[in-house]
Amino acid sequence: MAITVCFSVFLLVNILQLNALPAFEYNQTSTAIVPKSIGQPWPMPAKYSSNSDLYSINSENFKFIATGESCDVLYQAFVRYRRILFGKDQEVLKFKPHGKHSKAGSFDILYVNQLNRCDTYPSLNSDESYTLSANASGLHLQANSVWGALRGLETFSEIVYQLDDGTFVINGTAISDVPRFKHRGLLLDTSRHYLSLKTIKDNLDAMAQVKYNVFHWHIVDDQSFPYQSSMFPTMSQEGAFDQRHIYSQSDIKSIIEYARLRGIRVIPEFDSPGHTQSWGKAIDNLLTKCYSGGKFNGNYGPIDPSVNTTFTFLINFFKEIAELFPDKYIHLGGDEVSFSCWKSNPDITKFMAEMGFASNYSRLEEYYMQNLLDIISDLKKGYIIWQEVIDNGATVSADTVVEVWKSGYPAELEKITKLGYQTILSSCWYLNYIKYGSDWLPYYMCDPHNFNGTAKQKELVVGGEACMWGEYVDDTNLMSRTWPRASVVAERLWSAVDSISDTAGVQDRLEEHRCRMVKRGFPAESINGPGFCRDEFV
Ligand code: CP6
Repeated sequence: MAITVCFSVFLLVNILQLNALPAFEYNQTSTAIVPKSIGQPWPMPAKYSSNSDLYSINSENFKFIATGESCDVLYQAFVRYRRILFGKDQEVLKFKPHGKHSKAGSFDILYVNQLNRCDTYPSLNSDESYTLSANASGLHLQANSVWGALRGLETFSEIVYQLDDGTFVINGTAISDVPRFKHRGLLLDTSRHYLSLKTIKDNLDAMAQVKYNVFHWHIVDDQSFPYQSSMFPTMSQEGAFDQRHIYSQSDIKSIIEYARLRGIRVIPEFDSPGHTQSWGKAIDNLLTKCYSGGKFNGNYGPIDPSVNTTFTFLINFFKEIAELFPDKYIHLGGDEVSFSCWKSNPDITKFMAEMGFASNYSRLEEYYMQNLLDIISDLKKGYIIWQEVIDNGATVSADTVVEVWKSGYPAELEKITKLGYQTILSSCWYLNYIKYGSDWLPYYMCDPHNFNGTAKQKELVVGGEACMWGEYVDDTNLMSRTWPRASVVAERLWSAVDSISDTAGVQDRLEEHRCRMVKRGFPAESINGPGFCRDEFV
């Protein structure tokens, strides 16, 4: 008998009420949240049905067999998922299977039929769809691309579960899955605090668990420049916190490879012309000198667009970046540019007059961005920019992706898609904000299609990003503050609206998902109040 997952509005209301409790009134006597669901995937697949037929899985001899195309990405995933499925579980749960449950059958092979040859790197337009079934004819995963195969393997690893006697089982299942949005990103900031390679890689593993496919690496900013450039090594020598807290070219390559094996794109952000204090330490005349009382006051402002040397530097710098990072896109920032230093500088004033900008500093900003965008286009790369670039009136190339981060996002999404640009949303997913109590429901309810626009405009929304800005996070708390809160956003970006439009059961599934993260070794924090995970700390 097929049990299709369905939801009730009643439970949604319950969750909303739970969430609406002010923190200080947190009800200690409310029922503890213990996952009732088991073997349910997160994020919810586009189409998911399961029944009560139970098949046992022979963990001792379990094999993945590629019946179609294959490559290192697929084989390494087989190794990883074998360990995720059976390695840790057996260490944590020392049960002796005695097989007294009645089973509809027993399997020891997952057949993986990948139809097309592997691409080297995932991209914005990768096909991540797959189908997965468990029925009397066995366990079958089919995907067009290796990236879809990875997503299907992840789902498989979540719907297999252990009975109390330790037996691994899977219910009769039929899944047909495809992401709702093709850009599903997480931003980490390694300028405000350094993050170790281990933490970045752990984070990539957690991302793969919830099918994120973009690591937006906000690698440098005002506070530090940990990127070690080959062409401009003094930038990290002068601009990093110290010489141990840097990312060498080979460190970065190892991150890109780790991400690739998990179907995750690495998009670096080199934010300019603002947010560049650390760049200026090594590069003379790059930043604008700020004046007071008619003379240089010792402070620096945004990058100085009035001198040619600025653009010569940018050409050389971004050529290196374009070669190191294989993704088609580079994030160029362009947010929060303060005009006060530009206004104070007499050379800028002179340049403005020559250019006929009058005293419109947005035009100077636009001039800078336009030149930078042309440099990046010449390097055959696409770019992502923060919304201010468009808000200030720049015209950018048609395939630009604009990231909306400020409040009032529905109007902004409407405006940007009306202009014909692709867009990604992050406004409602600033995970750096924290509070006492459960805060995930607003993240879950935020929807990138929540604006007035035509079907064509909606199609220009390519996805969204959760952001974990680094002012108050470093290696000690990055993982627990990010997870499982970022998982909530991942489901919004992956799952079809009608498969999750009810939120009933969501809290239960999220709790099970959180426990699954903990079981895999991630320090994913509690987000539903009192409760416990079956396999925790025993
Ligand atoms: N750094 C940069 C930041 C932020 C942005 N850009 C930011 C702004 C507001 C909040 C969090 C982060 N720290 N370069 C905005 C895109 Cl709440």
